[in-house]
Amino acid sequence: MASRTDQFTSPDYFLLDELLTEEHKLIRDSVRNYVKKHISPIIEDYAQRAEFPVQIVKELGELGCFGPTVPVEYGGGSLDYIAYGLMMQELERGDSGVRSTASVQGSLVMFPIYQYGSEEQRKKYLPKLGSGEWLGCFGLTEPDHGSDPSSMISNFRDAGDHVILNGAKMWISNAPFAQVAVVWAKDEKGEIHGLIVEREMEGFSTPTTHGKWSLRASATGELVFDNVKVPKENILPGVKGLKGPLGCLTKARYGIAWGAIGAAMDCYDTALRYSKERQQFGKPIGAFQLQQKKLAEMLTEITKAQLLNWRLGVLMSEGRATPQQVSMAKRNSCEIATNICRQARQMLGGMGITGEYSVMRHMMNLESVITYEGTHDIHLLITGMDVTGFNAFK
Ligand code: TGC
Ligand code: FAD
Repeated sequence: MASRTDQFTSPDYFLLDELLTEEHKLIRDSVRNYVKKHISPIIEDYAQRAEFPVQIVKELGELGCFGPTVPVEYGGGSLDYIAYGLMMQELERGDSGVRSTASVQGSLVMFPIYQYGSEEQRKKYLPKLGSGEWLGCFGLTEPDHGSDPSSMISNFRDAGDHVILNGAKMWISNAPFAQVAVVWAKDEKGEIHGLIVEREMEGFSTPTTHGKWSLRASATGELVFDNVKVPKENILPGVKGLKGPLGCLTKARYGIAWGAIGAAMDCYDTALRYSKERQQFGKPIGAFQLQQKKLAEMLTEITKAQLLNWRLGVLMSEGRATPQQVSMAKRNSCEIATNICRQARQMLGGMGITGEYSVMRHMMNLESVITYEGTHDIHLLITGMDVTGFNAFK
């Protein structure tokens, strides 16, 4: 397939750019330009071939997309959460799998090493991860424990200066290419800890997951631990219990709230342009009320979500956002983005199912995005519990 020109124009119906600083806009525009130049021309082909464009790891590192809120001295960008959100929005405008790579590296690998790691762990891993020299992955989900990670069975036992790790993780983004994995497993007392597992460790393997119809340009795999000897200095000392991995998920879910809107913005923009160009019954399809209704509703939902994300970003930067607010935003963005992509796909008629346009790829990708980092149901139950005080999970 020939490489394509990216004609994206960002919808900003309520002049939200005025809420951003000059630095925010510079960062947003540099990621947008990168996506236009280096992602949009190639991503459809990679997705069609179900291949991970491995070169983006270094590129995203150079662009500062890995761990933007982590301090500079540890390989991050010392930026605020609006800057981080804008980066995720722009990356996912290109492809959810590209944003996934950055979410996992920054929020699920660098963040726990920074937040819960020892000084030695921070110095050893964070600069390499921040620059994209190394890729990381995050192992929480298991074959029999997805929404309910507290029931995980992956475990380790004390063996002197090291521990012996056994178990398996499933559905792990970046796994087939990762040099390091942050893995959550139970000790002999049944308490959950984070361990940094390196690719070379004997008994550790990362089989690739094949046959996905979604997130095809992102590499997904398993993590298999067969009596892996992990040095004790690789255990994250600063946290135990499920709040360790869930704390990382709060950061990553925040990035998804922005990212999914990026995919929706791309689909809206594509459908708007198509509606002005495509003629049927002697006029552009955009002149028909039914198509205008779709576009008007898409833009309304995008604008509401942009405002919600911006406010959440302010609260995150001030350290006042709750995990429950993050759940609401992640859920809302995924829902409206999924609907918008479906509407856009219909507006493109037959062309909407082809790789000539990005909408079908976004639509398929969002089926993963609405599932991972907590399913749509789980986030609804988190809000339900927050407002009623009743736990409807169990
Ligand atoms: P529960 O008893 O509610 O909580 C256990 C402890 O954790 C604390 N906590 C949180 N802390 C920080 N952030 C959050 N979001 C938190 N949610 C809960 C909580 O206060 C408690 O602390 P403490 O001190 O009392 O111990 O736990 P539960 O077992 O009842 O489970 C609750 C539930 C269902 C909401 C949770 O387990 C959940 O969120 N399940 C969904 C699992 C999930 O999201 N998995 C994602 C896997 S990673 C992934 O998908 C990456 S995709 C990456 C990509 O490619 O972009
Ligand atoms: P299940 O938990 O089995 O859920 C099945 C259905 O039951 C869902 O509809 C769910 O909403 C519903 N359900 C479950 N519990 C309840 C309840 N209490 N009340 C009502 N309904 C309920 N995980 C990682 O650890 N690291 C990764 O990097 C990672 N990357 C991923 C990449 C992709 C492409 C995908 C698809 C998944 C990834 N995941 C990753 C796993 C993801 O987080 C899980 O798929 C997700 O948490 C759901 O778990 P599950 O698939 O086991 O579904």
